[in-house]
Amino acid sequence: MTAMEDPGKTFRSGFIGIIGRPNVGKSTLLNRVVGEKIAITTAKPQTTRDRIMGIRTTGRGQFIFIDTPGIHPAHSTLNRHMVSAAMRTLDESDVLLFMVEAKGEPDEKDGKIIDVLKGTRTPVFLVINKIDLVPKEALLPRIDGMRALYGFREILPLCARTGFNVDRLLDLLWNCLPEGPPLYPGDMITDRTERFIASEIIREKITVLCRKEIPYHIAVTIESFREEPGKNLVVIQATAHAARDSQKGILIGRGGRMLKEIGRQARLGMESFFGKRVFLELFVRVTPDWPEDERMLREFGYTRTR
Ligand SMILES: Nc1nc2c(ncn2[C@@H]2O[C@H](COP(=O)(O)OP(=O)(O)OP(=O)(O)O)[C@@H](O)[C@H]2O)c(=O)[nH]1
Ligand SMILES: [Mg+2]
Repeated sequence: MTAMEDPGKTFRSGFIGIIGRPNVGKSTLLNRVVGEKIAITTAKPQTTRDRIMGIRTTGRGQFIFIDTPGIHPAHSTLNRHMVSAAMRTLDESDVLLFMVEAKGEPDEKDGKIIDVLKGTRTPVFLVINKIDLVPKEALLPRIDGMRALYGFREILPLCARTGFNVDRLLDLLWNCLPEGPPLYPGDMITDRTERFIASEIIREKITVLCRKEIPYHIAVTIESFREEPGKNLVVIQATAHAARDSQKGILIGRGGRMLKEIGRQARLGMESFFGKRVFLELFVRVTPDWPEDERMLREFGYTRTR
């Protein structure tokens, strides 16, 4: 019997926006609560470029998490779209999770986000992530430093990587969600398509394998995505778009070695996500200065209004 059928038990559903500076672990937490790797994560900042919904449905509620791009000083048109995707989430959530790392002290960049939080009426939890990287004694001063800046509804240290305290987070969140039936089917885990996830897996491998600035100038599109019936096989054709000729050369690498390795790792990632064999053909093209080009950004899916 589900909670919905049990009149003694309240069912709650609502939206939980995860916001914070780049690289604090927002997408890692999204994957952790959903139990599947739907959002890509890397050690480099500005990995996530658009909002991604991750849904966890249990007997007592539906937790609809919205992962967002890290909030940062945005210079390019792409970066402005990224930050605005994060900002839109503020007023569309029932609860906000403001995530910071356990290491460090509040600074001007945190102050700017807090100023934005002051303009919303949505309850905000402070989530202090990566507690595995600091000694226990460092946590209390970190909590006190942040508490002085804003009246957080809850303050919770956790470790998104191992899942430590994530159940506690879900308990606290449940208390803040509105009563009501599930808003999405119980078996739905994301609003994103398999095509989108395939393109993101390629971008993740590019981000991990290519040197410093390259990942920020690459977008990936899926040209075709075809399941071969009865063969447990998906055939995918994808294009990595570089903003300049020189970047194309780096992406391909000497004798095509870099592109081959990106393709190999992306294929393995996709096979593990889809639970099927994948045949991936990956092309590289130059789409000059696409991060500044509104039309190309639209084409690559970065300017949706949702
Ligand atoms: N040690 C440790 N590392 C973590 C933890 N959570 C996330 N990370 C790492 O931190 C890095 C950034 O994680 P992401 O989840 O991509 O961070 P993000 O906030 O989504 O970053 P952007 O999308 O760039 O805004 C990755 O290398 C993660 O593996 C944690 O609890 N402990
Ligand atoms: Mg992210």
